[in-house]
Amino acid sequence: MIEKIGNIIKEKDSFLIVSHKNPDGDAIGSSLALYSALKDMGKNVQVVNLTKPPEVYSFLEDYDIIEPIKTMKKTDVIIAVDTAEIERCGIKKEDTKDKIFINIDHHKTNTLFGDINFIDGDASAVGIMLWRIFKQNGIAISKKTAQYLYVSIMTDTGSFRYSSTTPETMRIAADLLEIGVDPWFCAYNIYESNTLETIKLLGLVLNTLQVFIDGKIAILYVTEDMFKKTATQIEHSEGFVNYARSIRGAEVGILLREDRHNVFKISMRSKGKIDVARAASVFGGGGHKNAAGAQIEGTLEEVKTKIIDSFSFLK
Ligand SMILES: [Mn+2]
Repeated sequence: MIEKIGNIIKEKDSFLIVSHKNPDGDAIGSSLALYSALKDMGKNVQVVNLTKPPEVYSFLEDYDIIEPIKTMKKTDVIIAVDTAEIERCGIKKEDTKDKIFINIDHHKTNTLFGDINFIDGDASAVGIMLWRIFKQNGIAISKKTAQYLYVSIMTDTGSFRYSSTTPETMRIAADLLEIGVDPWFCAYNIYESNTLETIKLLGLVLNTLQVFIDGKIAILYVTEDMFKKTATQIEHSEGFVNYARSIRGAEVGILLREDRHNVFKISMRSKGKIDVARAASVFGGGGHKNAAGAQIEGTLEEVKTKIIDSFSFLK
């Protein structure tokens, strides 16, 4: 599989790289790593996304090359990274006609929508899988490519804390540092550069904390009004769910984010015992065992009740 993908990369000239909407560090890092490595090989490469990447990643040199998906150009190969379902990246099956469609992902729930599907549900980030593709096919990894891979791996492992962190994760991270990646520069820009507005938003959100089922479920919410009051956007609530999970005794932390009137994006984070991907699938969502999401319609109280009910097996 890895060799097959390597051969396509070597033989073809033009590539379109895409990832899931509302891209996270893995989606952005792996898209840009692929972009950077392919550019170094002299290929024509375009990176597109359904949504504008969060501003927090603008310190990455190629941040601005990520274009809206509607600007999609002609290409020989389409590569989707970190995308569990084709609908999440905005590519339609008919867009892939007469092209090679490669799907590289680490979601166990991946629907195998590509012509070629390289899926490893145990990889801690797509960056790990790209590293294997580059290394095993003799594709050069520049300092810039290494930084993008590092961002992908650091963000998806919760800075090397989650149980998805393996000896291989650490070895690859070490190799990336050998190439010249500055770990503090990456961590500083992503985790230590919050705006004052973001911290004010966090204050409002922490005030909403409630626990249920003997403290095993901790729920926070953020409303449109809170975003308005603090002059922030959806992307600024990224990571807030971790405060709910961090409570002693909490098995699952949940953030309800009001995206439109009576439409909530639900983020769930588990400490490990409970599979939140399964919990999210009840509501038509998905993700990983420890981090998953879904969209639920209803009033805040209705949505909260639905979620608590779905965890009644914990009682
Ligand atoms: Mn990922």
